[in-house]
Order: sequence, then C-alpha cells, then structure tokens
Amino acid sequence: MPAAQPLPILCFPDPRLHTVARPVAAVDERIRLLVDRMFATMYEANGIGLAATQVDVHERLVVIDVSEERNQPMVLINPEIEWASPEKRKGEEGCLSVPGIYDGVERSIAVRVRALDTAGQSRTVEAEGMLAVCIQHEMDHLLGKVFVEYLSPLKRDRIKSKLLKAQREAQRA
Ligand code: GNR
Ligand code: NI
Repeated sequence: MPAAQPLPILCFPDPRLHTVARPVAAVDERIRLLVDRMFATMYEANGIGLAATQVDVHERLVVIDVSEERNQPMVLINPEIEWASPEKRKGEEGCLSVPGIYDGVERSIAVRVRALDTAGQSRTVEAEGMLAVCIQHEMDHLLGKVFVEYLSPLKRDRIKSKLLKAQREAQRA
C-alpha cells in the first residue's frame, strides 16, 4: 500500500483553527482515508498528535502516537471526556500549528475518554502522563482552542506577531 499523502497544517493565528468541529456522521472509507493522511501528516511533522481541525477538516477526529518508536497509532473519533482527574499539573506544551513556541499549560493528570475506532466500535481509553496531556490538547483543537489561549494576552499577542512575521517572510522567500 503506498504511503498516504500528508496534508498542509494550518498555522496560528489562522482563524480556521477556531472552528468548532462537528461529530463524524459515519465511520466510512472517506474517514479511514482521512485518518491515513492525518497519520502521514503527523509522522512527517514529528508530532505526537494531530486533530482534524489542524488540516482544515472540521469533524471530531484525532490521531495520536506518543510512543518513542512511533509505532502505537491511536485514533479517536467523536471523543468525549468521561472523567478528568481534579488533580492538575503544569507541563510544557508545543503545537504543530504554533511552530517553535513552547509554554506551560495546566492539564488534568489523568482522563478517561470514550471514542469510536476506525471500525466504528466504541471504546474507552484511560490515560495518564503524556497521553493524557495529548488527548486534552487534541480535544481542545476540536473545540477551536489552541494552547496559546491559556497564556496571558501579552504572551499570546507576542506569539501572534512573531508567527505572522515568520509567515510573511516565508511568503516572500
Ligand atoms: O507534537 C506535539 N507535541 C506536544 C507536546 C506537548 C503537549 C502537546 C503536544 S501535541 C503536539 C502536536 C499537536 O499540535 N497536536 O495538536
Ligand atoms: Ni496542537
């Protein structure tokens, strides 16, 4: 099977990143093809997760692989948080849609999520550590939320200016 074609990733402050995704209506061949292309995009960019929002598809679908060996793909379709630990921890985050920016975000240290897999089967995932952080980060994307929105307005504006300038310069080159 030929490797799927990666998709372009939207970059902050692209307004399309603030679109609220709708549920996937049916887990069909179109969705499985999109999943393949999202994994190709995520692995090419060396990310640990990717939400459909980031490739300008506004449906509730994320792909994740937090493994060192890059061989534990996970697909969450129509994910819903069933439980999130009240205990939170602040950890350094980055985002493929906010290249080169890293900052601390508070997240629940553990979550339980219910989602469909690529066979359309409902499953629950219990996560802690990096996987729990990644799931919460990806589910925010589906709600149109980028991690920089947790930072102070001053920091967010500086990040916005920096990325807009970088995008203008990339355009000219
Ligand atoms: O690749 C990614 N790394 C990462 C590191 C810390 C917290 C969250 C993430 S997710 C990010 C990929 C991405 O942007 N997914 O939306
Ligand atoms: Ni992200």
